[in-house]
Amino acid sequence: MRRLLPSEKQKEKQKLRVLIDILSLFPRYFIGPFNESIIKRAQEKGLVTIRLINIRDFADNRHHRVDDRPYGGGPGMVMMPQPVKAALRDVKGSQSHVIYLTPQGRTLTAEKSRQLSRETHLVLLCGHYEGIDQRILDREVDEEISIGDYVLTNGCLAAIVLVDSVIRFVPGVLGHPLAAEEDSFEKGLLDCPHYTHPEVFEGERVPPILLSGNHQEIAKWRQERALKKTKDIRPDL
Ligand code: 4H6
Repeated sequence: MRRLLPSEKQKEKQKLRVLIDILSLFPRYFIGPFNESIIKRAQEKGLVTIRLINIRDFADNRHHRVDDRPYGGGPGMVMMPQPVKAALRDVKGSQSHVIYLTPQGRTLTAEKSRQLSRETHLVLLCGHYEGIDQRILDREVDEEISIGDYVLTNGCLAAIVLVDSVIRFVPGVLGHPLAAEEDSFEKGLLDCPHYTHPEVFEGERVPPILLSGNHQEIAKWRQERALKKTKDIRPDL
């Protein structure tokens, strides 16, 4: 095969595909969010492939049960290891990175999302009921991630949030190549306010500096406003 021209190499690099498998009990949860806007276009462009897998399909018992009562007693049910293991075995390959979405995980950050965008195969495991039997987690999961310090009824919404934030870092997904880097958090600051037409809305003017055409002054104003917002709302940043 002939060598690629530099411009073609660039294109090859751009076609860095990410395969995302999502294992849950509610695959239909994802249909809405993944079939709109940027995530939809990313799939159409072939930059990401998302597959939805129903863990229940892998239950080997007659009633396709996936949950059972917890050893030691207590409220709620626990996801049985067998169906989860079988579903994982079906999708896992040598390049797979398995993530369990759980309130007990390390909190998701922009930096983590960027790192995950460089993986070739992400497997997202969504917990239901009180969670999954610990023996599966110990053996099969590479990383536990939480999207924040609050509890959700199941892990599906957390998986949607993770997919969205990871996909933004996949080259070619956002229109402008540096858009993801220029966004809030990359500079450790919250975003500045934004304004569009009309110049006066219900008596309130757009800050005049934004109409001045002085790009240096505008950049300075935005920086100041971002800094003030960050100090007020998120001094921890
Ligand atoms: C694993 C273990 C993720 C998954 C327990 C998932 C919040 C996040 C879940 C549970 C999640 C997050 C089941 C415990 C419902 C509470 C699913 N909640 N839960 N912050 N829930 O990323 O009861």
